[in-house]
Parts: sequence; C-alpha cells; structure tokens
Amino acid sequence: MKELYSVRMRAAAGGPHEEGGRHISGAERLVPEGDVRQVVGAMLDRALNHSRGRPDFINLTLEALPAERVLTVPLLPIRTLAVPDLVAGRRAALNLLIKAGVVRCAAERALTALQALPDSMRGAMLLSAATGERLDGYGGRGVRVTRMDIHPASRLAVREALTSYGLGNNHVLEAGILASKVVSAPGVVAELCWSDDPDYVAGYVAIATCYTRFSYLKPYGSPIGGRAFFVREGTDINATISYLQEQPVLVVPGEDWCVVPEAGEARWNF
Ligand code: WAQ
Ligand code: MG
Repeated sequence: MKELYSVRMRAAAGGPHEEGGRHISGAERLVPEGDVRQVVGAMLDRALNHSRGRPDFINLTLEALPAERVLTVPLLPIRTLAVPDLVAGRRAALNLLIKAGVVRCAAERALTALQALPDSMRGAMLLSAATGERLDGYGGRGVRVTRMDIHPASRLAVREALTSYGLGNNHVLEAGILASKVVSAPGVVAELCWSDDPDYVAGYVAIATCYTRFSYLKPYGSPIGGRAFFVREGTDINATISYLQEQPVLVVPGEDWCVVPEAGEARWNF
C-alpha cells in the first residue's frame, strides 16, 4: 500500500472545544488517497446532522502517513450479551472487567466516574487497573485515540458480517476498530465504553481477546457517554498515551474472526 491519509473530524457547539465548546461529534479514518474526498464529505454530513445538536465549530484534519509507519493489529471478535436493563448491563460489565484483571474497586470507581461526568468528554480517561486512579493529565478532554481504521481490503466483508447479525450501524464497526487498537496498546488491560448519542443505549467491555457488547449500559435519552481505559501497574503511561494518540494502526480480521451470535447472560457464566 502507498500512503494513507488520516482524516479526523471534531465538532462542537458554543465555540471550539479548546474555548469551552460542547463536544458534538468526532470521527477517525485512515484511508487511501482515492477515498479521502468521500470520507471528508461523509464526516461533514455526520457533524452537521447529529443527535447531540448542531455544531458551530467543525475541525477537519487531513494528514498523509507513509505506509511503513502503519502497524497492523487483529480485529477483536464481537459478541453480544443481551441484558434486560441498565442495572444488569452494568453488573455484567463490572464482572467482566474484574475477570479481565481490573481490581473490583478500580472498576467500581470507573463506573462512578463515568456516571458522574457533567457532559461527554472528547476522549477517554486512562485509569489504573489496580486503584481506578486517573493517570492521564488531560482533564475534561481525555485521551483521544486517533489514526486507526479497518484495513480497506477487509472493510466490506466485515461490514457485511456485522450487517447479517443486525449490527450494521456505524457504532459497532467504529467502536470495534477503536477497541482493537486500544487493547493492543502497551499496558492496557481493558476498556469500558458507552455512547454519548442520546438514543444509543448499548455499550461494551473490550479485553485482549474479545469485544463484548451489552445491550443496555446507559439510560435512554442521556447525552453523556464515556470511555475508560484500564492500565496495568508499572506501565509507562507516556508510551501508552503516545501509542493511542499517534501510532497509525490498521485493524485486520484474522482467519478465525467472527461475530458471536447473541446469547443470554447465563450462557457466559460470569
Ligand atoms: N478516543 C477516545 N475516546 C473517544 C473517542 C476517541 N477517538 N471517540 C469517542 N470517545 C469517547 C468520548 O468520551 C465520547 O463521549 C464517548 O467515547 C462515546 O463516544 O457495539 O458510539 O462515539 O453497539 O458516542 C458503543 C457500543 C458505541 C457499540 C460507542 O461512542 C456497539 C459510541 P461515541
Ligand atoms: Mg457519539
């Protein structure tokens, strides 16, 4: 492959993010030159038609990256846990985090911190998997994962696989790509996420081997989403942050990649 272009968008209302504007929408792609025009147009449409409101500030960034800088990582398999409500979803997510090596009080602190956010951040909180202490110094902005996408040769097949399970919306593919990069970062044990789109109630926990969706992880109508990345004790935080924010990554489904059909909580034996 020749050069790839990182195409990034962030939109806010009430001025730019850095001047206190409210985050509306963001998007990340890493595409061949021939796709740039279409991707920019789609991002603009998305920023201007968002359920979080109408932005008055949109920043679009294009950056050419030499192919040799791009790292390839596996796309996580995607499974869904159907839960009856928010409480059951959060309990199941908590249990999975603990099983992945996050200390219970750290996982509980993360859930509390995400629930207590006054509004959505643009990025994620980096937390200690041992204590839940916040480790990044990015405050209300958080750590923004950029320069990642699915490998262009796999995009269509993965989209079709997701669509055949009723998961053809943008959220699942985009979150699967982001989570696959996040768990490939040095020291990251797990990620917890729910959307900031008011009508999107599903969320997920990602660990090194799987992306597990929970059908309810936030209340319907809430515009407050969030992400927490848990890192192991002794991790070089600066290296982790620079990987997440700067390392170009293409995500590729391995031969055994799959969408695991929906299953009830009991089958998964947490
Ligand atoms: N880097 C770090 N954090 C981000 C990024 C990023 N590139 N993009 C979004 N966030 C944070 C930010 O705090 C947002 O408020 C929050 O995540 C949610 O972002 O399997 O749609 O783009 O059905 O609203 C999860 C479930 C959907 C998908 C996630 O996230 C599924 C979603 P959103
Ligand atoms: Mg959103």
